[in-house]
Amino acid sequence: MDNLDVARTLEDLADLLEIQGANPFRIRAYRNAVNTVETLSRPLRSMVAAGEDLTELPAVGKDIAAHIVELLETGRIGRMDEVTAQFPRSLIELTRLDGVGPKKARRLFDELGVRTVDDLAAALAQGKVEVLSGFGKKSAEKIGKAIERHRRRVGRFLLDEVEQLVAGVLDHVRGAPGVGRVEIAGSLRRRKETIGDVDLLAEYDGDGTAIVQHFVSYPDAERVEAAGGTKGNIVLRSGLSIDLRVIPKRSFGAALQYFTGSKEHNVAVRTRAVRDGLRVNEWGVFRIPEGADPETVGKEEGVRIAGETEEDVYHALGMDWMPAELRENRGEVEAARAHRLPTPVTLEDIRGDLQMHSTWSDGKASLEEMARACSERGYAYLAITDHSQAMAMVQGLTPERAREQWLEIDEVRERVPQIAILRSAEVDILKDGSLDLPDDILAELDVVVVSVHSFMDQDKRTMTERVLRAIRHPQVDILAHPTGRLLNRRESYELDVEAVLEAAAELDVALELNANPNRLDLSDVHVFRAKEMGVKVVISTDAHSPRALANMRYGVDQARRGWLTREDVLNTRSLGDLLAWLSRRTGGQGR
Ligand code: DGT
Ligand code: CA
Ligand code: CA
Ligand code: ZN
Repeated sequence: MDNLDVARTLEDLADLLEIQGANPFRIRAYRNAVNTVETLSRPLRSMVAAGEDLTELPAVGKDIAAHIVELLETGRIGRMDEVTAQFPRSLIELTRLDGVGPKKARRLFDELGVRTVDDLAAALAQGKVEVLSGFGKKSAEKIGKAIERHRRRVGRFLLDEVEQLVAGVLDHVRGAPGVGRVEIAGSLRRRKETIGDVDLLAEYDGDGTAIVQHFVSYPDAERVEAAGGTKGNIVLRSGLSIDLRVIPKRSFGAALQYFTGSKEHNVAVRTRAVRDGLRVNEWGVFRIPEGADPETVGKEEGVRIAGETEEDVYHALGMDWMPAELRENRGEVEAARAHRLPTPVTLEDIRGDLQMHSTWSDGKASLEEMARACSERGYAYLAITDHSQAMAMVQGLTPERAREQWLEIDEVRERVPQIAILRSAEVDILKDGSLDLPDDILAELDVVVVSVHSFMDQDKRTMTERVLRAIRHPQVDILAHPTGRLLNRRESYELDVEAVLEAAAELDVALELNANPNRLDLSDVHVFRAKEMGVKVVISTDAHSPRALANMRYGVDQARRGWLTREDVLNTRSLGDLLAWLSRRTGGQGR
């Protein structure tokens, strides 16, 4: 059981307590502890084994510490068993549906006996939900749609979760006797925003049984689905499924190419190869024997011309090697043949972060701590983008507090002179598309970031008009998290992204690619389109703590999937060039 399993269990407990109607402060305490556990760098298992006092961790009190110890030692939490005797754990899934929540889940259970998403779908179909007081026809429809979405996405994991879960498995496999290269393939290597399952390859010549046996002995495997001479599969407690294939050296590059995918990319590569009289599969690249039918020749028939490295495989097919992020059949096969692949932006190209929060709103660290953390990352600049006043529950900035913050920025600029701190704010786009701070404040900000946080259920026309009105405001520089989606949790609001991109290109307003792995908003497809239309993209973390600044790499990965180069990304520019762009409307006089 690793930290993520502990965090998930505590989170489930918090959700169940909320369904039960427990004291909100207690529930809050559990959620804070979940946060601590998720971001802990050391395994709790070894801390407990070493007899360390867990109450010394932030937000972990005596009760929760005891729960964690109990969980690690026995695999259960007594308190959890008490609650689940009353409310089935499957209700948690209901609370995660848009339009349900803990109170409604409780009522559906109490009044209709609904325990699972399937039960709920059945109750909806029988018209039982819409007649419950407090639900109604509209609410029932909304829940119906949420169920459809839920069914489409179940089983996919977020990139950051998968990375955490897979790190231990990789170490384990690398420790197998006699194993050579061990590589990640599949969607994880392509850095797709969500991952269905993990595909690992291990190089080994000869019978792979021992390697596979070692793999499936991974202590955190909940079950073993397959264990043969060339392939094994385990499923972790979290439900994440991991495939391992054992590959001989002569084929390793070909297998890496094949199992990296995407499937669509492979089809395009294979089609291209057949036209050249070549056959490419997970074993290598082969020249098809004269007169043979390419569809029926045996796996390793013909003359092998490549297979050991991925570079060789692409070169044998007359293509340049390409980063895995590009392999989605978006024209990369043709570009690789023509030696015209883009050079995707890298993390090292990033010079600053233009969205983050401090304790002035809902951030966890002070402005100075954020500035120092950005400086430690080697950045030349950062923008402090606390929320504006409409976000009252997180103390969004009023005009008065914005001015106060600027005084603090001036002080921190003196104490942390090695990095440029830009005055900014994440200004709410109000219901009608007007902005949540007055023009005189906006005029004094170095960079104006705007975004939608309310009335997300507007219809497409209304929402699109709202966003367009906002970005037409002459002070606006960046539209943040443009579609509002939360991966696995909330669909994007209804928005004509194409119309927004068109306007952004015309107005020279940049679109944010929010690097938070729960958002990754824009999607890779939208990023690709933004580039085609000449819209500038800013990759920002929206960090609420110094640690979250490290999420930049997820944003960069997504940008690479959208073919962005250094030139396409605004925050790869030097401070001088960025400032020049920011003053584009005032002719270089600054603000
Ligand atoms: P996922 O797991 O849904 O996040 O996505 P992938 O891309 O990792 O897909 P997966 O695990 O089914 O397969 C891994 C790779 O193996 C895939 O990207 C390409 C290759 N592959 C799997 N099945 C096929 C197939 O039927 N044809 C071809 N050409 N390639 C395949
Ligand atoms: Ca996969
Ligand atoms: Ca797979
Ligand atoms: Zn925001």
